[in-house]
Amino acid sequence: MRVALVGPPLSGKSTLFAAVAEAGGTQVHLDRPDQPHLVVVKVPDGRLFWLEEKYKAKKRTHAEIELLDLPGFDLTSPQSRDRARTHWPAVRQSDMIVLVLRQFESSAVPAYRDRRDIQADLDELWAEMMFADLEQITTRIDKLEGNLKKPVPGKEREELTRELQLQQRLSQTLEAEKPLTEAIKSPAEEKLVRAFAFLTLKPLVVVVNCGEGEVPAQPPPKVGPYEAIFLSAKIEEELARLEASERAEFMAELGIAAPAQDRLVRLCYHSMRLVSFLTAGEKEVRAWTIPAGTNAQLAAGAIHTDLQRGFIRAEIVAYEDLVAAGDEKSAKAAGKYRLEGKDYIVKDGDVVLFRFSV
Ligand SMILES: Nc1nc2c(ncn2[C@@H]2O[C@H](COP(=O)(O)OP(=O)(O)OP(=O)(O)O)[C@@H](O)[C@H]2O)c(=O)[nH]1
Ligand SMILES: [Mg+2]
Repeated sequence: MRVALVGPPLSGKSTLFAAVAEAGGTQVHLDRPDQPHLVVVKVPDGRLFWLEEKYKAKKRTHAEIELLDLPGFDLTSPQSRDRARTHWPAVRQSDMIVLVLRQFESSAVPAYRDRRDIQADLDELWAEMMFADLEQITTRIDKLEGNLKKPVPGKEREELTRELQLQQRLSQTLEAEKPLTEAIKSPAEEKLVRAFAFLTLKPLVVVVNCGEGEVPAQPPPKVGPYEAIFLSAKIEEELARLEASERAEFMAELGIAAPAQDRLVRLCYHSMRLVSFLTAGEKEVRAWTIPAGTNAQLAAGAIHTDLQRGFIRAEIVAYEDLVAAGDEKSAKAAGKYRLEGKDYIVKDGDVVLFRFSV
């Protein structure tokens, strides 16, 4: 999964990016603010540490996400806007968007458009994303109309006409400032639309970058319709540089319950409706990411296609039950292990052993 950090100039995207990367032990070099940066981040999962110790595992493998830090979207001049727009393709190739909005005040860092207004910044970027989608749709409509002017066989003509009607509907929907989902009427249309990777259809969450000591104790869960977290990227970056023991102390002092890395990843998982199941053994303990609602057979496919193809049953214990029992043997004795068939919906924190034959 790839997550794109998007926002107005100097909102703190790269600072947040560095905080998350450094918390995971990766040093980043951000000497080219006009270039995108990419880092692979381990998904924090405390359960893996417990399993690692219990099973005396040789290896611990976390789930991973890719974080893409993009230059600020400066829409104040035609030139800067053209430059900003060259980054939309990279956002289209990402699975979701994290909008980093600036709340902090600083005389050293000029404020975008001389304002401190997260709603205005959000609205401006949203309008720009709608515009980019609309432009893509218009280009497609022109192409389809051009093709329909040529002699094409009946079946192909039918398909082109059907897509043209859909694209025209999408265009009208955006022009009416309505979400594209309203224009989609069937699974076939949804599939077609998905191929275009429209920006306004991507899951989107907000990070409000607050000043030091200005992170609200009881932040609202949303900004507009979007799930949001409030943090100070600068503090988080300083925390990420500390040794683990010092970090805990400072976090307690500052009233920070969880580091930015944990909160951001959790927010993204939630927004994308992803869950993790776990596998544990002497060789390796590992977390696997699947969409919520995935059945056991498809979940097996996340590990290997052979496991999916030759799926027989899944032996499952909930992580919490395993911890409560103390170990595998006691959990089995307490009847906490279940044998589930292919239609069982795998839950977050299920510790799974797949039985298969190929
Ligand atoms: N006071 C304060 N300064 C911050 C905070 N977050 C970032 N900054 C400063 O703001 C400046 C810009 O931060 P960046 O993280 O580079 O912002 P950006 O969004 O990546 O900027 P562009 O990529 O150029 O759009 C830097 O000097 C940071 O140190 C914060 O929470 N408080
Ligand atoms: Mg930056």
